[in-house]
Parts: sequence; C-alpha cells; structure tokens
Amino acid sequence: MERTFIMIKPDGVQRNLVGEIIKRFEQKGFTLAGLKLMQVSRELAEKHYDVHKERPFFNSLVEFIVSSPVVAMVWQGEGVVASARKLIGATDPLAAEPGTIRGDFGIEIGRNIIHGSDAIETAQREISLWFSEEEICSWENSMKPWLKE
Ligand code: DAT
Ligand code: MG
Repeated sequence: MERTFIMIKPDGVQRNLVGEIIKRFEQKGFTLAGLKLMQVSRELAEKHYDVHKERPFFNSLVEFIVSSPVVAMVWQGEGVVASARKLIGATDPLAAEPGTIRGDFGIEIGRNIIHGSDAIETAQREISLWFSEEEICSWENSMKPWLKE
C-alpha cells in the first residue's frame, strides 16, 4: 500500500491547524497509519532537509523546524503521495490555490504550515527516518467499501 510522510510544521501546530489538516486527509479518504507530536532534534531536521543543505534558506528552515513541536504522520492509500501534494498546494502559499492547505492558511514560504513527501521513494526514505516499524499501524478502515469499488 502506498504511503506518504506528512509533517505539520511548528506554525501549523501553534496556529491550531492540526485538527483542520487531519480532517482534510481523513475526508479525502486516506487512512492514518502513524501519528506523533514531537520536538524535533537539529540532527533529524538536518537529515530530513538534507537535499536543501546548500540552499541559502537551509539554516533558517532548520531553526524553524526545531523551534516548537511538529506533528509527524504517515498516511496511506492509493495515490496518496501525489494527492497529498495537491491537498497541500504550492510551496509558496501566495501562489498556492485556494482550497489547498497552504492556499487557505498561509502567506509566506518560510511559514508554509506543512510538509509532504514529493515522490514515492522520498516518502519511503522520510517514513523510515521519522518512524520506527512499531510506530506504524497496518489496518483497514471499515469505510473502504464505501470509498472504493
Ligand atoms: P516543499 O515543502 O513544497 O516540498 P521544497 O522541498 O522546495 O518545498 O522546500 C522545502 C521547504 O524549504 C519549503 O517548504 C519551505 C522552504 N523553502 C523552500 N524554498 C524557499 C525559499 N526560496 N525561501 C525560503 N524558504 C524556502
Ligand atoms: Mg520538498
């Protein structure tokens, strides 16, 4: 089953958007497979954003992620990686379409509320970076027959 890694960033938690964001993934029809509130270490934040380590915004990005708790999640379902990116919207919240999470709740790229894996391989890497095997539940939602033929 396809899975993706979603993180509600410190601004999303501080702005009390956790319930609203989880609601959107639930209502779309995806299944929650892992969930934890955590204070992120610098080491984890740096590993997570390793691909951006040469970018000018890397340090402020890491500072931001470790500044206050985040909600780390694993969501599963067919096509969840690409669909989650659509639910999240463009990286710059001012460019993100209304109806997306960033489009509805954000105004600045450095405070864009949420992270979602950008590809299936990235999702696998990020899930294993953030979650242990035991922290992920494999289960089937009883609504499945009402969501899929
Ligand atoms: P995304 O989070 O949409 O996958 P990304 O991987 O390009 O975007 O960048 C990771 C995060 O880094 C992004 O959510 C916010 C921050 N970021 C990206 N580009 C930035 C920029 N030009 N200035 C400041 N922060 C930026
Ligand atoms: Mg990215």
